[in-house]
Amino acid sequence: MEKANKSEELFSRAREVIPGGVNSPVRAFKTVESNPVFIDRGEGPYIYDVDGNRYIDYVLSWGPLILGHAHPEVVQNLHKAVFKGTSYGAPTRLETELAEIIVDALPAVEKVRMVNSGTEATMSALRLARGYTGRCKILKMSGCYHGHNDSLLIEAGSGPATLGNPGSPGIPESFARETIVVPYNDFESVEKAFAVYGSDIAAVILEPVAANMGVILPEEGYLNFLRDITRKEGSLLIFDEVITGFRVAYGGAEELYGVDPDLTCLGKIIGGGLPVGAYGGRREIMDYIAPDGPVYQAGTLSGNPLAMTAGITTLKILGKGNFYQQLREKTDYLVRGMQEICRDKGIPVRFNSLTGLFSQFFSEREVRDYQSASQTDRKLFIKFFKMMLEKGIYLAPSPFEATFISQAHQQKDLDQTLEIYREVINSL
Ligand code: KE4
Repeated sequence: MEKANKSEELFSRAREVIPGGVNSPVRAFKTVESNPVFIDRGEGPYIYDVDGNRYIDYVLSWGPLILGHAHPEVVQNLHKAVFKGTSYGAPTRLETELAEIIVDALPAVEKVRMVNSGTEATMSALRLARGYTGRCKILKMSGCYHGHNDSLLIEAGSGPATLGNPGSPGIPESFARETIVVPYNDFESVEKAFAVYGSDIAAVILEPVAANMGVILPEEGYLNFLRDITRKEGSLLIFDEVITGFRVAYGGAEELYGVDPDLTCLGKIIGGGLPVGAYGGRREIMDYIAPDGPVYQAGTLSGNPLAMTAGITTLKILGKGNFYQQLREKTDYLVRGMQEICRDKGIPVRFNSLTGLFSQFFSEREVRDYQSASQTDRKLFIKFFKMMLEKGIYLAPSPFEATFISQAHQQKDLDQTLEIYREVINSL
């Protein structure tokens, strides 16, 4: 990085009026003992900070920008849409169009409700599950992150894990008591939880591919096991596909693993970079939502025309040709290259990867849950992160996040990344 004085200036100004100087904690770079760079613009796979430094971006706004920054078609369609106004608080054709694309892509989703964030999506899905089943308890997996609603900010991944406070003050004990937490990929603990609380568990919610303790794949049969036990016990199975939806496959993890949840939460990619979340599922469950059903959920800007336009444009591009095969090839190329470099240097590292996302763990052991993810060498990660940033590679400032790839990343970007990666690994 040439210089960072404008970022430094903006950061101290921001800290005067915004908690921590950021509008989402992980952006503060706290855990990597650095100050954040302030971004001026993005273009394709690149972001440019206010000091004019260019980075190859592997955060991509934490997943939404699967097409890269400022995709021409998204920009063009937004430009046209904005002249018609920005929000009406009334139904539009656009909302139905995006809902139809989602319903068409996800066989387990017959109806879908738009909201404005992943947090709203999971919060609403939980309330629906509790209302539909008449039960109170929720079962979640430690290390999964589902946004910051009270019932789920317990042993959560992503920011809470990064900052080392897997819960948060402000969540009443009475709320926390309704959430049962078990390790990811652990079959027995789920069986035990149902043995004790079965008839009171409204839902099991998980990331079908975890991406908030780093990327962790479900073990063989794990998702099917959860599908079977929830069906047997009369609980709902909720897949939080806010990250994996339209990323690991056009139909998300549920398509990839062939498991149909009762409810699916979406976000990020379906908004094409604008604020959109959604939750959907079987008709008889979704019809329980107001105004037709008794479970209330609402939102002033839900389904707003600009966000719908960006989402529709994005998903239409994803649905064409061999988009996911190309994304898979790019991901595999980068991961294989990194593995080779670490092997040459003799650095113990593990990679978990799928189409469009991966994580590397400075660890000798397989990483299959939050406990093993937490063992990875954090000091080494911080050194690695700082050197990569210095050399123009923008990674998530936490070992508990995923590395994302977009359609905009070209061969030259991947090769440049590997060149820099080799320099950094060789100097660790
Ligand atoms: P939002 O409320 O941040 O839109 O979505 C919450 C959420 C729900 N479910 C999953 C699987 C998620 O990953 C997220 C949010 N992801 C984090 C990063 N892993 C957002 C980054 C941030 O908190 O700033």
